[in-house]
Amino acid sequence: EEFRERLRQKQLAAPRKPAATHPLWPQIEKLTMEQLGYAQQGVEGGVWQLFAEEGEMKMYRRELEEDGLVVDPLKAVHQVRGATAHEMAHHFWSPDVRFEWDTSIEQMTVLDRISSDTIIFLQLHKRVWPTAQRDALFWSHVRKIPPSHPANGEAYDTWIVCNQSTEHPDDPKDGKCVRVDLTVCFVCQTFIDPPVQEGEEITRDNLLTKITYCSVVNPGGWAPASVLRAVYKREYPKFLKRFTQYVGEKCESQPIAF
Ligand code: 6CM
Repeated sequence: EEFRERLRQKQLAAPRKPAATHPLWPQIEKLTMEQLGYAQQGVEGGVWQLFAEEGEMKMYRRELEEDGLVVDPLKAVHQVRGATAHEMAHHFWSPDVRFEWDTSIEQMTVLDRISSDTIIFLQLHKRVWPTAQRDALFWSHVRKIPPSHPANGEAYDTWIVCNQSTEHPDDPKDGKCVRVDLTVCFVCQTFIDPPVQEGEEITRDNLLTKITYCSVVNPGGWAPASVLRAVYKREYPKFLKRFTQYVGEKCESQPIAF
């Protein structure tokens, strides 16, 4: 309780400094741009193995083990209509709506607000039998990437959310869980499709958003490979389907946020 109250006071008093002045900033900047490049690479070349497909959604993984632990990199692509990249990224990043779509979490605490676009989260995940419960402490950064060559056919805009494990002085470190190590990126691009005539209003029917989701999660401690792979195979498609449906429905009746 005391811990929570201290945290609350700290959050209330937290100055909204630009992230650029924070010691984590060089890492955030570097990883975000690296992850953007990584997400934009295709899945051709034979290293990626398709493991789930439904409509426009395709999920690939690369089987990889480190010190006997499954760390399979995952890459998913999807296309959805009716919501913008900004709307998708905002809902993926915002702590206010996380429980509406992420069914893998049991608890979520905002440990720190570094700036208006960067938050440090502590999340307790649901236990996967027969392994110990996992938690994750990570920074989460959202940004808009300006178009480099604004030309025909190029995306109207691009947004990225990047999540990366970190450390924090307010980490309660109660040792009840095994800490996972994660690198996640969620990249979206809006296309105006079908295109509109000059002067014509863009409606939600003209919005097509292409999504790429990449993750590498090290479970941090013992977990049988077969159990982990089975959970991922079931949970990742469930997550992306549920998330995109949720944002679509939530935005339907609202003005378009570019
Ligand atoms: O990317 C996702 N969610 C973000 C916001 O919560 C964030 C979280 C990443 C968590 C990475 C997985 C940790 C492993 C925990 C064990 C799995 C629990 C599944 C239990 C279900 C009964 O980047 C979406 C994450 C979707 C995970 C499947």
